[in-house]
Amino acid sequence: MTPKLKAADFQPQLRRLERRLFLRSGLSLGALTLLTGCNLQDGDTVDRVLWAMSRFNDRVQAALFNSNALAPTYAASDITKPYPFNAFYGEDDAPEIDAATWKLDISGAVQDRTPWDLARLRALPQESQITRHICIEGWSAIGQWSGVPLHALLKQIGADTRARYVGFKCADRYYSSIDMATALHPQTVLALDFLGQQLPTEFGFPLRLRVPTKLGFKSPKHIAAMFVTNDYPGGYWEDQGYNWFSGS
Ligand SMILES: Nc1nc2c(c(=O)[nH]1)N[C@H]1C(S)=C(S)[C@@H](COP(=O)(O)O)O[C@H]1N2
Ligand SMILES: [Mo]
Repeated sequence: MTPKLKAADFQPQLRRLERRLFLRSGLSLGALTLLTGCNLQDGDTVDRVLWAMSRFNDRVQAALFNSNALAPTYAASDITKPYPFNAFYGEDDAPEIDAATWKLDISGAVQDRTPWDLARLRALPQESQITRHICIEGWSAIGQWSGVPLHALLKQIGADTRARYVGFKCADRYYSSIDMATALHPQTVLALDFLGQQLPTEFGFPLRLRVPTKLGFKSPKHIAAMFVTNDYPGGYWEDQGYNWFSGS
């Protein structure tokens, strides 16, 4: 996060912000003040403005999101080897989960809250994709994930698809959420397999989301619970200032 600064210190940053805002949306800083409720003249920190702007961007980006546009797909020969691990902890600390007792908890605006075990998830139609995972930290990698298209599971449980968000909670205390349009996107998959084998521990066993239309931190691993809601659920990185929409 940006440390707290005196007005003079953040003038260049403010000018960059204004330029970006104008180029993207034709808005002035005055309009930003109206839209976000941050008044820079009153000494609001750049941090707070960037935060508000990110939430504002979420709304603009959601309106522009084309739910039919597909992320690029690749050939098997393009798959990155070895495939990189990432989490907010080291690889050795990835949670060990017992496949026999694991269940996906379901809650929120759905008709059927029965938890799902792995056998039942595997009995649903499966979809395979070779797509690029793009991490905000500056690397990307191509992998192959297969599993249940999220729209198919949402249909099975009678989810209210007019609700705004689908949220996920993970076994390692990670959490994230996506908008309903992205949840229903044909390439958004609850992956059970990586490279044609059950997900290895470090890559999200037993269930992870794969959202090739979004940055990597929007693809939670080791999912324990899923919920459908109108209340903004945020996320582990989102709540630390990363842009929530984060389209790739
Ligand atoms: N449960 C959980 N999911 C997570 C994370 C995490 O720390 N915990 N990190 C995210 C980030 S920032 C990235 S880039 C990808 C990394 O996935 P990979 O290990 O399969 O490359 O997982 C995402 N999902
Ligand atoms: Mo990431």
